[in-house]
Amino acid sequence: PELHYPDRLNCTAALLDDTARAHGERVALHGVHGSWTYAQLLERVDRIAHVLRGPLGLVPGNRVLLRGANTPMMAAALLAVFKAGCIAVPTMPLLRARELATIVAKAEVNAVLCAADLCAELEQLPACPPAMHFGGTDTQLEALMAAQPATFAACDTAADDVCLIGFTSGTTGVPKGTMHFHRDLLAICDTFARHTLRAQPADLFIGTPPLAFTFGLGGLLLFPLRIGAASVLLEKLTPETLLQAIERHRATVCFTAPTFYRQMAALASRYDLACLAKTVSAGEALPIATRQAWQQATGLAMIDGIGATEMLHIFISAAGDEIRPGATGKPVPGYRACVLDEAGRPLGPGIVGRLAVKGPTGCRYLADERQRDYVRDGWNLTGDAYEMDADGYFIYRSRTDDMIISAGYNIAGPEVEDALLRHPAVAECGVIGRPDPERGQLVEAHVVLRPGHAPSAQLTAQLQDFVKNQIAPYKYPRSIVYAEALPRTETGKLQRFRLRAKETA
Ligand code: 3UK
Repeated sequence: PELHYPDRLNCTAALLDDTARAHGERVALHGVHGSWTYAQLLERVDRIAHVLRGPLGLVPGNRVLLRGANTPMMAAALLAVFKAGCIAVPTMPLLRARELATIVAKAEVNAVLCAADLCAELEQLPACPPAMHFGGTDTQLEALMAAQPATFAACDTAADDVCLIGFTSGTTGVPKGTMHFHRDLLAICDTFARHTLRAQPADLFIGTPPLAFTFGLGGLLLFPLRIGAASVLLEKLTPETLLQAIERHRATVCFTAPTFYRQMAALASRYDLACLAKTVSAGEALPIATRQAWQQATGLAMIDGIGATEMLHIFISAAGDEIRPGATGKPVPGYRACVLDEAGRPLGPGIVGRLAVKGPTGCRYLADERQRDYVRDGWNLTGDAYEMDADGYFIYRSRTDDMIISAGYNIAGPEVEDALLRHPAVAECGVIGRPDPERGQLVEAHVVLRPGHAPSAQLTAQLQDFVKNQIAPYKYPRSIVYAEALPRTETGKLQRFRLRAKETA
């Protein structure tokens, strides 16, 4: 698709104002404490924008750190920051003081809006602007809002003014800030959401990713608003409470990570999920075993999609008849993708290399020399090892850094994980390379068992044979470690570095 945006563009005005005027009575957001119509959302956004520009004394281009779980107020605060011409710096609810301090410093934050229940960590920071609280009884933001005018004229921003600094969850090293423009926030709606997901105004969105994670910002806020649909914003979800919420709200479009779908599939028979029409999995690789378990439990073909904070949202995916188990899909309309060798030359089908993508969104690190590693000749190198097949489908192998090299063989952990996950005793697993004097690295699986199964030497031998019968025998896990749970990020990603550390410790 050709994306044409006017030179002057404010993303909140584009996402909210027209729908609020034409269909003000339509519900935009459902929260635990009630639902907001488009008209109510617009009024709250406008009052917050006045607070930012008035009492808080901010000017366009100032950076506002936001901290809060997924609630309608958090959504309104984000939209207000964009509308006021300021730059939102959303932070994940589980971040601790030290991580927040890095973000405050790197993003040169001018003001802070923080949900009342999450302010403790921020109070420990020495050099942080005072936080204005919201979402509690008698919190400052709501008190100031009441005294502001009910309408705010959107700041006349340029389409390529920065409106968002998204921080990577940073499994290794210092978190990186990625800058995105007003037009980028619309571009993800007009590519993946419009052409792959194809959601409709009558759809009801739901899911787990935090609004502070661009997966959640897009899926649970920008996508629904772009088409005048509604979204359910809930905090502290578990697989059970998400299933309950889907059933109760009759949600139709769901966004979450593969582990969540895996756990939901095991419980799905207890719920009426006939309302669900589209389910999107992202954040890490979707094993074929999980895709099948989900399809069996719900009848739904999962929409897998790879996205990245650097790219803002999903850039390779497939839906409907285009889905091929085992492949992520094809470049989302508007994006191009290819697989490169170490020297940056394109590789043909069937060879594993480094994934490179180009499209309307892309990586702009905030003052970080790693920009040169991520973007080369306009192509974004996401750090993923991929292979293309003869039909142009992109098949995920592993993170480039996570490829296991054992006795001269390249082994992708996720392939071994997929084989293990098909065994009825296995609930979760993570496969890593452990340093080994003979083989360089040894394939090691960390396994969480399903209820009713217990670790034993016999089970280990069974699991090893089970893998050897499915994939090349040299890939089988020579070591199996049983665990109660696996280390994961707030965004559902397995922390392989922690599994590796556990081994050497
Ligand atoms: C991995 C996947 C295989 C991949 C994200 C959707 O995950 C998101 O952003 P992050 O910056 O991480 C990016 C990295 O995560 N990954 C994500 N999805 C998949 N690997 N299959 C997938 N479907 O390594 C990628 O480079 O945390 C996802 C939308 C917005 C996002 N920010």
